[in-house]
Amino acid sequence: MRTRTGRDLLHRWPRNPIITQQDMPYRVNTVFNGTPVKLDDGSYRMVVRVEGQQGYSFLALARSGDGLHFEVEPRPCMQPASDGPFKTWEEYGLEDPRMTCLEGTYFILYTAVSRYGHRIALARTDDFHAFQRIALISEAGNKDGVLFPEKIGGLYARLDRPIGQGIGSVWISYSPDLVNWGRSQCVFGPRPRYWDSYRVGASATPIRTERGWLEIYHGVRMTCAGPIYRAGAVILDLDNPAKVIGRSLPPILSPRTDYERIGDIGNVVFASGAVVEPDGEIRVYYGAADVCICVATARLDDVVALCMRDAET
Ligand code: BMA
Repeated sequence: MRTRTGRDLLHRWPRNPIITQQDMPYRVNTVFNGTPVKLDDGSYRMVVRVEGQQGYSFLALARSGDGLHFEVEPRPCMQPASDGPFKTWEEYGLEDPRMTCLEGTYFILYTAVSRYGHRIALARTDDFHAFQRIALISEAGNKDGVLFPEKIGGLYARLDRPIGQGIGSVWISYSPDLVNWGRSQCVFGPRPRYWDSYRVGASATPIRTERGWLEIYHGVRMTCAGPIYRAGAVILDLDNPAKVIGRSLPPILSPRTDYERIGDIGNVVFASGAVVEPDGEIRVYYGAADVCICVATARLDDVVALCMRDAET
């Protein structure tokens, strides 16, 4: 499915976008920022962010046999909680899910939005029918949580994006039980002068490679016309992922097409998950202009090589 469009390392699928508002089985404003997994039977599931016509977001499940053609379930899979301990924190919606298969369970970290700000929340599903909330796992002011697919040093690990002193950097935290988190430290931040000079945030579930954990992240540059969201890549040490081994100097995907340039928020490619295929292709799923879901691919080795090349310059 490789097609060269533009000059980015990632190649867009020529039939992008793969899910739009018109593919939804009910009326919505937009559908974007979907997080995919590939199951053992070779089929795909993607939890997507849907912005309803009321204006707040919720989550829906899409299914696919090939990772390119998706069908969205007739009803949302997670709506803002109407009672219980999550109600206060989801009053303004559920945003930007990231899914990780860990010890046979699918865990979803999502952003719970309330009048008090953003918090990271954790939910799980075993069968993609029932979705159970587990806990709110950050205080307000944090988002972009992604869970590592295995324990590191005997502990669960996650990346997230607190904002301190107005600076949005990627941090790591550890947990013995997925609910209580600590040992937090900063992993990498924005780079002055670069395309990711304003903010960075974790995007995809980290992928184990021989060189380290590959993390696809989003980087933002602020301009006088507003922000530009691009995708980048970084390699983290396998045993100590707080240590950056390599980081791409250029982005691996930038907004160039009409569907990335024009939308509710223009000039946005917002990666939110990736699948590595048996032939070594990485498929990166991303929201475009906050209105639709797209996919772009590369050789996994090429993405890793870019990070390592730039580590050596
Ligand atoms: C981020 C998140 C994403 C969104 C992106 C671009 O802060 O809110 O959901 O896609 O901005 O607008």
